[in-house]
Amino acid sequence: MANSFQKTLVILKPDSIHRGIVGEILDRFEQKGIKIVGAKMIKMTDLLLDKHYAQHKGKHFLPRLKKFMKSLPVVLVVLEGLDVVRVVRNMCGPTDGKNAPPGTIRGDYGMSISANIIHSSEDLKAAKREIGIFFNKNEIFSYLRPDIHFYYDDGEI
Ligand code: FUP
Repeated sequence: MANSFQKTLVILKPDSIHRGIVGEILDRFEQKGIKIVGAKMIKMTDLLLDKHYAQHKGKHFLPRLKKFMKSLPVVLVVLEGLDVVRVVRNMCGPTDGKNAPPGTIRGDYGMSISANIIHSSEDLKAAKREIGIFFNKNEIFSYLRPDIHFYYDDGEI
C-alpha cells in the first residue's frame, strides 16, 4: 500500500448514539471508499477526555463539553484511506452544525456547536496522537477490502 495512505480517528459522540445514526454515519465513510480498521464502544472518562482535549485546556466550553462527552458511551473508529485525515474532516464539516454546509455530516444532522455528532482528527500529527490515546496497536487491523481498487485510479494506489 502506498505511503500516503493514512489513518484518522473518528468519535461518534453521545448525540449520535442517542439519535441512532451511528450506522448511517459509518455507512458514509464505507461508501466513500474509506476502510474501517478499528472500532470500539467506550464510556469516556475525565482522564481520557483531558488527554484528548489537551489543546482546549482552560477554555470556557471544556467543562460542558466533558459533561456531554460522558453522558452516554461513544463509538471510536479508526479509518484508513488515501489522504483520509483531510477527506474525513471535509466530510464532517465545520464545528458548528448551523454553519456546516449541506452534504457534510454536521451540516446534514446537526444544529449545535457542542452536540456536533462527530469528532475527526485535525491533522496527521493529531490523528497519530489521538489513535494512541484510545487504541492499542493490536486493536487496529490490516485487511484487504477487495472493492477498494474501484475507488481509485491505478496510479493513485
Ligand atoms: P472540531 O475540530 O471541528 O471538532 O472543533 P474544535 O477542535 O475547535 O472543538 C472541539 C470540540 O469542542 C467541538 F467538537 C465542540 C466543542 N466546542 C464547543 O463546545 N464550543 C466552542 O465554542 C468550540 C468548540
